[in-house]
Amino acid sequence: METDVPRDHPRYQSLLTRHRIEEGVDRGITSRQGLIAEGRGEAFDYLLGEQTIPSADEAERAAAAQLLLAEHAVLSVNGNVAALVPGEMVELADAIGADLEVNLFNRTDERMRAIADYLVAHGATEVKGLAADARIPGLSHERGKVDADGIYDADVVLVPLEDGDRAEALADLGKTEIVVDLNPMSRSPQTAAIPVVDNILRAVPNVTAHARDLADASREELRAVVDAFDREAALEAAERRIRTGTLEN
Ligand code: PTJ
Repeated sequence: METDVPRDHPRYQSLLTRHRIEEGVDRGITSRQGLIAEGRGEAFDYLLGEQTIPSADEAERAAAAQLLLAEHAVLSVNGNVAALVPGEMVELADAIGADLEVNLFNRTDERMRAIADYLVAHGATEVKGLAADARIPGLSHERGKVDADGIYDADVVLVPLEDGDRAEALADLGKTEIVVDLNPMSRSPQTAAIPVVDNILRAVPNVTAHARDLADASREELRAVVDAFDREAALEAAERRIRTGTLEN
């Protein structure tokens, strides 16, 4: 299906994204609500200029440093993330030694299994989330299910395209949260220690590239990268870009 889109089409990336999300729904990976989330994301991406703005690149470097510093990092995968960047998530998990855990807003056993299988087909050796033997306090039964040796145990969690409620509940559990979301005004990036305002398609490979670049850095150097990142300034820069089209500070 992806080959139907000519590479020189001016909206190649956007059309490719739509195809992947549609295919995700057909495969039983992505929820129908995921189609709506995709449309919302696209509108913000259009206003960001469909590019990784400098503040997002800084956030992606800080995210890489924070993931490398983690005792136990977990990358959370939902139906949109699985459809859009399955191989890239596996690569990032390998680059930083993190676990992958399927964690769904609209949880069904079928979708959990389909996503885990899809990640394995893209090179994952282990996918957490199916045990569901721990709970995130403050969320309803299905939405609060996590693995005791996965997200529940993690000190750093990457939660892309997350709903605000769950992002807040995870932060309340004391996790250092890295959020990827194209809307800087949404509650999840507002809650995150490191908000990455960028398309997941660009963000994940760029975090991996930064992690490879920082692979030999000392803990002090990694800490310095995290400390130098200013979350408020990054959120403001993204909002300014969206509202005014300018990139200057
Ligand atoms: O698979 P599930 O059941 O876990 O459900 C996943 C969705 C995404 C449907 C669920 O978490 C949801 O409803 O999320 P929201 O509240 O629509 O929030 C999704 C956020 O992701 C919005 O702020 C979008 O702007 C943003 N977004 C959408 N597509 C992208 C994106 N951010 C980064 N990259 C994208 N490609």
